[in-house]
Amino acid sequence: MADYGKIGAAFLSPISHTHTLNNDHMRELSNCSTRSGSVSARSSAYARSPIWRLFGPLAILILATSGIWGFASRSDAAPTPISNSPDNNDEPNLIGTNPFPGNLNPSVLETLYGELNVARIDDLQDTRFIHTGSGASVKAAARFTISAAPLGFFPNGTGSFVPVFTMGGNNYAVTGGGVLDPVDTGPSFTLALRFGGTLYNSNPAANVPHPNIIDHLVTYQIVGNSGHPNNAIGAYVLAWEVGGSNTDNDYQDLVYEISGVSPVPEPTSLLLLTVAALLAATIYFRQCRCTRSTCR
Ligand SMILES: [Ca+2]
Ligand SMILES: [Ca+2]
Ligand SMILES: [Ca+2]
Repeated sequence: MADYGKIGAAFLSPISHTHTLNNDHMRELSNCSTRSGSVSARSSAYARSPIWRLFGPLAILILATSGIWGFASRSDAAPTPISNSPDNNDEPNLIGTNPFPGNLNPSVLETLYGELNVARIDDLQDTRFIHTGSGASVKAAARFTISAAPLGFFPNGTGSFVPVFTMGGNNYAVTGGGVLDPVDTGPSFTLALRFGGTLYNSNPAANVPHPNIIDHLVTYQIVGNSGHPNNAIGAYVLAWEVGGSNTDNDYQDLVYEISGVSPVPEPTSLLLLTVAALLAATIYFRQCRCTRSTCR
């Protein structure tokens, strides 16, 4: 009789549940091992296990739904924290009221779009971007740091940095913009800033960690236009933190508005769960076929 191994034998082996194999069982196992060769006797025996029959579909369902849950629950993850702009340079917050005397108020998001008109994107979802049309455009929105930096992308999230444009001006008096062509970016891409010789990637895993922070981008979607009739509803606001060891986590150093794209999470986790569910389903249904009177 086949050796099911020591670990898990009590759970998977039909012997542990039926205790004996009668002649019909043996004939069927023999058929399975000698016909088409696609399903072994051991597979048939697994499939005949009442526990496998009961929990096999349940396991597949759990794997499949956990993939969906994992994708959906990303919106519930903790967002990257944003600090008040520090008590120097008189800068405004990205969002919320700055408490320090002399710093500008209201916030950058309130000034540009109205805080009630924007919705935070979870920081597990703004790592990568896909096109929602034939092309995407990006433009400067604000700068509250000592110098500008080229904004660009990594095609398909890999390879070499491709700069798109460098914003001019500072504070709210900024200029510049550019186009992101799917031919250049690939179907999905990561965004990046090259500031002071350092590349800051929208995917934190692609950044070189330093003591203060590894996620340099927070993203908001424009969802309304109350008090701001020119808001481009559906577009996204990209708010970057730069500065290396001088990082202050105020995330309004370089701010852009991008349209024609949608943020997406890195596909690794979802892909693995989907593959696991498909594999489990394949094994289960192949084994079920062999529990019938003939093996196919
Ligand atoms: Ca982020
Ligand atoms: Ca900063
Ligand atoms: Ca700043």
